Amino acid sequence: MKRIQFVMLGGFLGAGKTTTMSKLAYHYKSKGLNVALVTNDQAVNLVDTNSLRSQGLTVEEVAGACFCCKFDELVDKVGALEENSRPDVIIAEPVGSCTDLVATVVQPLKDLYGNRFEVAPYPVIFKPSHGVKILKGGNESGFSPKAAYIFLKQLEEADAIVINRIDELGVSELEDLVQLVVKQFPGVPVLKMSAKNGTGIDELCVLLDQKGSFGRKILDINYDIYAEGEAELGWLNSTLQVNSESMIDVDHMLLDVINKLRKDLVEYNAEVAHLKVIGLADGAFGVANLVSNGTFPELSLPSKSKARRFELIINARVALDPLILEKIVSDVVKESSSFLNASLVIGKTQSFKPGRPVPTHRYSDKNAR
Ligand SMILES: Nc1nc2c(ncn2[C@@H]2O[C@H](COP(=O)(O)OP(=O)(O)OP(=O)(O)O)[C@@H](O)[C@H]2O)c(=O)[nH]1
Ligand SMILES: [Mg+2]
Repeated sequence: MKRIQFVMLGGFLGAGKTTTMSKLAYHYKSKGLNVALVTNDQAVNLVDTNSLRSQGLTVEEVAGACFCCKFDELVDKVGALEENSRPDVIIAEPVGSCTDLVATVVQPLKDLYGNRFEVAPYPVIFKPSHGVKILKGGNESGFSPKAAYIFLKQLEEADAIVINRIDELGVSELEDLVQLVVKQFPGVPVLKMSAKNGTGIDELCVLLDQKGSFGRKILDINYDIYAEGEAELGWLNSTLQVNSESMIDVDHMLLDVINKLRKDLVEYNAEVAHLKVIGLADGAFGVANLVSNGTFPELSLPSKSKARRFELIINARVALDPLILEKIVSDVVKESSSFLNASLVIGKTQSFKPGRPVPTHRYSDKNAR
C-alpha cells in the first residue's frame, strides 16, 4: 500500500503556518492529490480549524495539548482521516509555542508508523516581526529570554528555515535577514516565501518531496526553560454569539475587536504573539489577526458580509497573565458590541498558562531514524 506523505509545518505563533497549510493544500489538490489537515491547540475552539473548514478543506483537530503530549490522539485523528478521506498528503500544524517536535513527533512517527507514513523533511516558518529582533539579541522582541529560547530552539531543529512574509520586505532587508539566519544556523537551507500571495510555495513543495536524512535534528533542550517560556504566555480561547436587530458589518466588528485589543495590550506593555478572531455568519466567514504589537491588525480573510446573528471565536496568545487577558478581552467585546447596538451571549471561554510539556515519546540521538 502507498504510504501517506506526512508534512508537519513548524514555526512560532503567528508565523504563517495556517496560511501556508491552506496554500499547500490547494497546491496539492491542483495536482490531483487528496489532502487532509490536522490542527492543534492547547484549548478547544480553534480559529484555525474553523477557518480551514470554512475554506472547504478536510480538517481534524487535536485540542487540549500539543502533538508531542497527545501523540496517540494525533495518530488516532490521522487514522480517522485515512479511513474517511483516503488522503495522499496529510499536513499538520503544531502549536506555535511548541518545540522539540523532531524528537517527540517526527521520530516516533517514523519509527512506530513508518509503514503508513512517509514523513517529509521538517520546515520551520520564520516570523520576521519577532524573529529579526530575537536573532539580533537584546530585549527588543517584547518576549522574555525564555520565550525567545523557544523561538530559537524551533529554528535549530528545522531541516529548512522558511522566511515568510517576504511581500513585506525590501530586497536589501530580505538579503540582510537571510545573512542573519545563515550566520546563526549555518548549513541549514533557507527558503523565501510569501504564504499570503503564494511566492515560494513551489520551492517548499520541492523541499517536502525530498528523501534522505531529514527529521533527525534532535535538540539538546532544557525543559525547565522551555516550560517557563511557554508559561509566560497567556492563552485564551473564547466563543461568543453576536445578535442585533439591524445588520452588522462582520468584518468591521472583527477589525474593531482586534484594534481595541491592540490598544489595550500596548498600554499594558503586553506583547502579542498572535491575536485572531473569526466571524462565522450564515454561509460566510471572515478572519482578522494581529501578530505583534509593532505591526497592524489585518483582515486576512474578509467575509464581505453583513448579518444580524453571527458567532465570534477569539484566540489570543499574549505575554500577559491570563486573568488580565480574559478581563481585557471581555471588556473589549462588550464595548465593541454595545457600540454596534448588538447584544452578546458569551459562550465557552478558556484562559490559562500552558502547562509543562510532557511528551508521550522522546527519541534520543542514539536511536534516531
Ligand atoms: N503579509 C503577509 N502576511 C502573512 C503571510 N503569511 C501569513 N500572513 C498573515 O499572518 C497572520 C498569521 O498567519 P497564520 O497563518 O494564522 O499564522 P500561524 O503560524 O498559523 O499562527 P498560530 O496558529 O497562531 O501559531 C495572518 O494575518 C496572515 O494573513 C505572508 O506571507 N505575508
Ligand atoms: Mg495557525
